[in-house]
Amino acid sequence: MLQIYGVPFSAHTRKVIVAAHHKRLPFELSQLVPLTPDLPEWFLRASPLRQIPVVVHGGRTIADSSVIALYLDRVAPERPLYPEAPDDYAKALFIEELVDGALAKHVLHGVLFQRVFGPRFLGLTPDRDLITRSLEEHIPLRLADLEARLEGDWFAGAFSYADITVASMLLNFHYAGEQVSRDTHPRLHALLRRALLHEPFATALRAEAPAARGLHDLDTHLLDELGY
Ligand SMILES: N[C@@H](CCC(=O)N[C@@H](CS)C(=O)NCC(=O)O)C(=O)O
Repeated sequence: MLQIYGVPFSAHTRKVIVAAHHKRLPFELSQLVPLTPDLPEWFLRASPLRQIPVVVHGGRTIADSSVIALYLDRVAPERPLYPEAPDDYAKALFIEELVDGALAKHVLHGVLFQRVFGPRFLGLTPDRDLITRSLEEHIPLRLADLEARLEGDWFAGAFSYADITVASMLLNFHYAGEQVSRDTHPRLHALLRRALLHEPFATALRAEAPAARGLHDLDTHLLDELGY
């Protein structure tokens, strides 16, 4: 059984939860909030950056949502997360890199942490300049790039981990009180809805929605719109 440590409304934990549903792997989610002070020793050894998710599977402890997905495709190759064709494989990996390596810090730290998690869990005052720079400079550049790279229904041929990564991050952008506009980003707007209604996401979101709403400070309009 796959053990996933994290929280369901974390963009990176959700990637792994959706991946497990996509692969139809049974899993158990154990709540682990990275901002709490007394994190267990085994977690800090596995995840020196103190980030979720971490999984435990077959006696192995593995951190990082990308590493976990590549590992899962090796140990459970049916219903792969990454495309087989070399071009699509490279495309999927690069989209994931654009999101996790560039967009993520502006959405998660620049906006969501400032508005919700910092004040809520650490009693911090939001850094308004950082929020403004994230929303006006950094995020628009990255969204424009993703918009230009989406040519069909999915980023790399069929539904893949690239789509899971993009949709998971954009859902958290909405949780932060923002939205991907249909006027400026019509393809991403449609992709987000297509992905979130796709079965592996739907299963994950039916379980996540009560927890997300229970936090009160998250903007859950997109979940409402999609009927979760
Ligand atoms: N590259 C990592 C990033 C994970 C990540 O940023 N996790 C966030 C939650 S979505 C986290 O643990 N943040 C707490 C922190 O950075 O202190 C992955 O893909 O798993």
